[in-house]
Amino acid sequence: MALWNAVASRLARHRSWTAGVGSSRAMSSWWHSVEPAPKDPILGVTEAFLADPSPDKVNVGVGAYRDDNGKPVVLECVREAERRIAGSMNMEYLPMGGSVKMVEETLKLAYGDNSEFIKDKRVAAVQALSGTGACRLFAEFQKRFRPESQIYIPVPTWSNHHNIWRDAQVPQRTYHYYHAESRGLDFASLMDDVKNAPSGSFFLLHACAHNPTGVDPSEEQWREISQQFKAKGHFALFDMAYQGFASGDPERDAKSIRIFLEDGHSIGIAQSYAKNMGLYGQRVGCLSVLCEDEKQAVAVKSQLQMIARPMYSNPPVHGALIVSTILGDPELKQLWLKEVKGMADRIIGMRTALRENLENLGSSLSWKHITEQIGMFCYSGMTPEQVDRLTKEFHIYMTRNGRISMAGVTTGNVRYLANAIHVVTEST
Ligand code: PLA
Repeated sequence: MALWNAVASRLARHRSWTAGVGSSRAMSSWWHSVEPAPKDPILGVTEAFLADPSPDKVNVGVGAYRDDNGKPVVLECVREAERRIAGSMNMEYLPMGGSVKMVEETLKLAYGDNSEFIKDKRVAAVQALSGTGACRLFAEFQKRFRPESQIYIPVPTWSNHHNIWRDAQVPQRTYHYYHAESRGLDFASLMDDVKNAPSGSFFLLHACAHNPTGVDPSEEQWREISQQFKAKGHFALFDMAYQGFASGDPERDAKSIRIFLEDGHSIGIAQSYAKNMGLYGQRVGCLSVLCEDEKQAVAVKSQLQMIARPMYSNPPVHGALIVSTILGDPELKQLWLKEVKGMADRIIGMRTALRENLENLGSSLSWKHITEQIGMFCYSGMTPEQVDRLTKEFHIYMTRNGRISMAGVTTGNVRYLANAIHVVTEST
C-alpha cells in the first residue's frame, strides 16, 4: 500500500509538472509581443529615487508637497475631518456622478460662491478620479460628441496630457506658451496660435501655476486671450490642478476662469484636491462643463456618467467625504485656507533660499526666474545632460526637462541642491 501511494504521488507530481510546462508555454505565447513600456517621465523619477540607497538622495521630481523636514504632510483640516467621519458613515456605493455635496462645494471654488451658473443649474458636473480622471473623462466626452475635433495643448505641458488625449484618440495640436530666452510667456506667439487655429477649436489651458514652467499669463493677458477665444469661438478646458498654490489664495487663483465666465464662454474645468488638500492618493476631483441651460446640463451630466459607468462604475467615497466635511464647515474651511497659504508660503521661501544660495556660490548665470516663477515648480533651464549629472553625481532626482519640484526643497537640502546645480551648470 505504501509503495502504491509513493508511485501514485510520483505519477501525480509528474503529471502536474508536464501540465505545468504545457500551460506555461501556451500562456507565455499570449504575450510574446509585449515589450516593456517606456518609463513615465515623472513617476519613473520617483521609482529611480526609491531604488537609490544613498543617504544624500533628494527627490524634487514629482510635485508632492513636503514639510521642511522633507516629510509628506497630512493637513490638520484633513485630520479633523477624518476624526469627524470615523465610524459614522456607511460604505455604500456613491452615485455614478459621485458625491453631490462634494461636487457642489467644488463648483463654488471654481465658479465662485454666488455663481449664477450654479444657481441656474447650468453646470454639468461629476466627481472624477482626481485631476487626471477629470481630464480623461473630458477627453472621452470630447471624442464621443465632437469626434472630428482636435485638442490644442501648450508647449511645454504636464507630460500626461499627451497620454490622456492620445488614449482617448483625440488628435493633438500644440500652441506656443513658453519663451526660453526670457524664461517667460511667449504671449505674442500664443495669441497668433489662438488666432490661426480653425474656429471652434478645443484648447487645454492651465488655470494657474502652469506645470512645468511656473509662468502664468497676467490678468490683462488672460482678458486678451478670452477675447480672442470669443472672436474665434474656441472652447477652453481649464486644468486647475494647483488652485491655491499660485498665490496662496484659491479665490485669486480662479481669476482666469472667472474672466472667461464674465465673457460668457461655455467652458470645462478639471479640478483636483491632490495638491491643495494634500489628498494625492485619495483620487478626488471633479469635471464640470458649463452648458447653455439646465436641460443641456442634465443631458451632459448623464453622458459623463455613462462614460464613467463601464470604466470604474462610480468614484471612491472616502476622499469625497473628507472634502465635503471640510468645505461644508466654515471653521474647517478657514483652517484649510490657512494651511494652503502655509504651503504656498513655504515654497516661496524656498525659491528665495535656492536663488540666494546659487548667487552666494558666485554663479555667473541668472537665477532670477526661480523667484519670478510661481506655483509648485521651477523650470530651471537645465539641460537633460545636466539633470543626468545631478542624478549620477549628487543623487538628486528631477524630470529631465529641468523641472524642480520646489515642494521637495527644504532648509535641510537647499544648500546641497544649490551647490550641485552650481557645479553642473558652471562646468558645461
Ligand atoms: N494636471 C496637471 C497640470 C498636473 O500637474 C497634475 C499632476 C494633474 C493634472 C493630475 O493630478 P492628480 O490626478 O493627482 O489630481 N502632476 C504631478 C503628478 C503633481 C503627476 O505627474 O501625476 C506632477 O508631478 O507633475
